[in-house]
Amino acid sequence: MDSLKQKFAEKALTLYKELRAIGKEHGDKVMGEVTLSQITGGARGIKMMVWETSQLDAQEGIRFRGYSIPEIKKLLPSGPQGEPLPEGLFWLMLTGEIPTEEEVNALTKDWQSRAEVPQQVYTTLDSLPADTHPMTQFTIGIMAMQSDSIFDRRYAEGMAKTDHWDAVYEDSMNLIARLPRVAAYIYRRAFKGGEHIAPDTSLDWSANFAHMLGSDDEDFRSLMRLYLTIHADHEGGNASAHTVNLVGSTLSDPYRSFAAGMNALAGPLHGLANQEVIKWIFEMIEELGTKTPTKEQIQQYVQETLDARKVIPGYGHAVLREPDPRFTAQRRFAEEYIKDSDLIETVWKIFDVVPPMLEALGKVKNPWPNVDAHSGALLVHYGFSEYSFYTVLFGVSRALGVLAAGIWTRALGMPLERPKSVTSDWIKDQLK
Ligand code: FAM
Repeated sequence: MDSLKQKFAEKALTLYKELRAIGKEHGDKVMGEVTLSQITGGARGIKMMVWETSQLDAQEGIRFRGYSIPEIKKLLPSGPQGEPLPEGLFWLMLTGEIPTEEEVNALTKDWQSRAEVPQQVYTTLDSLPADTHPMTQFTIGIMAMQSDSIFDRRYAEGMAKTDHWDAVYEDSMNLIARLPRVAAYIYRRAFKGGEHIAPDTSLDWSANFAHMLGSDDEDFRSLMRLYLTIHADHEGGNASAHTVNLVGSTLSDPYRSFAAGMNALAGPLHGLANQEVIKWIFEMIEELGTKTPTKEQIQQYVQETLDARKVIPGYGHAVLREPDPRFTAQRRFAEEYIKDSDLIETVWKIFDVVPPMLEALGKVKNPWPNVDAHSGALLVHYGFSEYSFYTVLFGVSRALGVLAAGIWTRALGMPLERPKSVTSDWIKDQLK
């Protein structure tokens, strides 16, 4: 058993026993209540699942196993320019421990050894029109690998419940290893005439992904390490994570549950917002006829968008009530690596203009930027302006968090998820 799996198995057994004992003694302890506005308002804030890998605080933002993004940047093994390696974040999310350089290097090599993508995936993708949305291709590419599921095979062979986590671990590691190749294949067939680039197994997971997309620029490799780290997890209640958890709770294998989660991520109110942001900025620049709009011009365009009853993409969040630390981390990257970019200057001017305008509406609970408000401008700077691909990048990163959490869910023996629905008549009866 590899050292990561060994370390995980020990911790999982301990927590499994702890939770069982806690459940036996305190199962009836009330942990919160449900209000009518939560039932009719998207279940905001209802506590209903265990998610070990990260927790989101409305003010502070995301913490991965208790570590903030600045702490992650400081503590995790990093690339040559100091950006964290996502392999280290996966290790941390799975074990709760900061890995050593050697442990991260071993994980990079393990993923390289698992990265071969079966030919049927490429054949399936090649059967789709090249202009099929990249997220649709991504989900189909993931499902085309499902016949390789170890969990599915071993379940059919009568695998014991206590081994479910082991099979889910193997599927998850294989899937994470393969995703960059599937994603890069989609990018190259959609935007570069199908000129594919072979993997470079001397590189880490992020740098090799950048290489297969078409860039060996050191700064872009650093951006990819940061990008794939900060998008990896955002606790369990967001739509993509919760979907993976729900589908996985039926003992649908990681390929099926992750593909389901990617369909949730493809919604414009969720992961597709990263493409919507840059599309909106490009349309604004086009309409205003300048690449350096003034704050007054931006204000006017924001007002036009709001008057058209549309949302300002990249702003607001269902949980956060302060600027997203993932936005701040990207802004710091831009300040450190990028000089004189009109587009990035525009992103920062939008940050000055939008919050007070959203606040003035009186209905927006969080007027601040989220992770998507900055990401596209960074990618455009390094020559990746095909924004319909951006959510695929988000999805490759999100695999780290939701699949790590999925291994924990199976190891803790979590049951089929089954919340209660009510009818409007039932609600009216409660109010009598
Ligand atoms: N621009 C305009 N109106 C907004 C807004 C925004 N950025 N954010 C919220 N509102 C509106 C919202 O549409 C609702 O209006 P109605 O009552 O007329 O329907 C009102 O403010 C109350 O909404 P809320 O409670 O503040 O926000 P929600 O929790 O319902 O929704 C978001 C949260 C993220 C869906 C919402 O802020 C939004 O649509 N933002 C723009 C899309 C976006 O950036 N999504 C990406 C989120 C990101 F974190 C991710 O998942 N990648």
